[in-house]
Amino acid sequence: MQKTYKLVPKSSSAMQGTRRFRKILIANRGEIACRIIWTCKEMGIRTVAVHSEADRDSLHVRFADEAICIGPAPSAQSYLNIPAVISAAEIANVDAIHPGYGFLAESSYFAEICEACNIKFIGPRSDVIRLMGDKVEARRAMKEAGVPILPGSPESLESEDEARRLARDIGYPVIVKAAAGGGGRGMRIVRAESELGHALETASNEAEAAFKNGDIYIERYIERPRHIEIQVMADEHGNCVHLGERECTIQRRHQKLLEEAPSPVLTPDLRERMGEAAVTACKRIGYANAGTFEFLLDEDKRFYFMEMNTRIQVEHPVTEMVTLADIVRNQIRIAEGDELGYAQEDVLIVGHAIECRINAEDPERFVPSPGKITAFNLPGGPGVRVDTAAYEGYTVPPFYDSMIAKVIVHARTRELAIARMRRALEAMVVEGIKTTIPLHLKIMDDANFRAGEFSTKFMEHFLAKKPERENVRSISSAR
Ligand code: MV4
Repeated sequence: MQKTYKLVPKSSSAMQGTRRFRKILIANRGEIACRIIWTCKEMGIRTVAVHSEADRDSLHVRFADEAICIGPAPSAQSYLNIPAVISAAEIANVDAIHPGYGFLAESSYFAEICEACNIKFIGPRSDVIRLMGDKVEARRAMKEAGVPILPGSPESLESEDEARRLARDIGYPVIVKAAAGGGGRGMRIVRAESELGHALETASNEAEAAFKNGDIYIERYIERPRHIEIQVMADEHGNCVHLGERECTIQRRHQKLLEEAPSPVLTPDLRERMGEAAVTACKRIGYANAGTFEFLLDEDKRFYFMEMNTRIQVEHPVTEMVTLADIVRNQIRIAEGDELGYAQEDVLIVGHAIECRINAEDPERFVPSPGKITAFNLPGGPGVRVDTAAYEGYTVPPFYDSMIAKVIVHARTRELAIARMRRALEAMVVEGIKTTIPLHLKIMDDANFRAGEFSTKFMEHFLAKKPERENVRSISSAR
């Protein structure tokens, strides 16, 4: 059950009188909190950090103009603690809250409370967040906007009978997904009718446990897809552009490992059609601020809407590198009520960018490796950007996500970007904890990766030391 809060509305002069934000609270931690603070500094906006008891020594606390402790280490009691975050915002008298990614970024409830408190939530309206959070409703909205979706259930499933009829129409394999899901939880691939009943039951139970909502739906399952997402930027006056795509196919257990822009497989024509679909959809749903449309691309390069993310994303820097946009700056100006100020034809994509996510993890076993960083050196030089909140002597706490840095490179071509990433990773030193740097170095040398030939199954093949492409070929020639 949701709690209700007694909220004291702000005197509206702070909001209506001055259009510009004087002070922003960053409801996040780690590299993204620092990333947001950097742009605020460039814009002359004061910043307020919030932090847990475990994050007193964090860089975001040091770089912000003010810092407020909002609770104990576990995020449920601090970074997800809405009353604590709102209290901090009221005490610091901020004009706006930037939620970053994760934590409260896609909580329509949090956005609604911000709206009620007259604190601008830097993101879309709460009802739009709510719409996109319901994957069944999002599919319906996309269909209405003319965005391609996979054949599937028009509503949440009511019965096994209904699912069986739909699956027969769609044709196997199908995939069962959670309406409240995303990120892979509560998903089941079903290859034959005999498996359907069990899949519906387990998917629904998993969804109920994870999201307190057991609603499920089905759609056609795409084998060996690529995950390609389109960055959109929309203002509150109906202007919208896309900033091209990010190739996010390389992931392990629904955790992205590295991303790049542009995708090695998109043609200018396909980019334009996917971008156009995303922009049309944004205008249709009244979307404002930065957003991302996730698409599946099948082996015949047909694209299908998967989900929309209503926040800034971890991988936004690759888009910033190839477009020279500052996405956080855009978000803030849009939230202040400005017009976008540029049109689609002003968006140019130059060169190639790659981002490697550096996690405090054992790269062999993928288990977290928190602890004290005893030596730390960051790469630099032409075309290298590092987004991080780590430093020598910093202790990576065990309570949060294990990502400690993002190494982003930009070069004229994909081949040069790969070479640049290799040398950047080789110059990077993180001692005292294990990291995924060695894994990324191996990926940079992988033949399939270098050829741009991979699907969401890439890491399974890579870890089994079986090249995906050869494997795909041998399977098809065996038929
Ligand atoms: C799919 C799919 C194939 N067909 N839907 C994974 C996370 C969630 N957002 C949706 N996911 C998928 N949905 C249909 N109809 C394959 C995946 C999928 C996947 C998607 C993107 C990146 C990596 C993935 C890994 C496994 C499965």
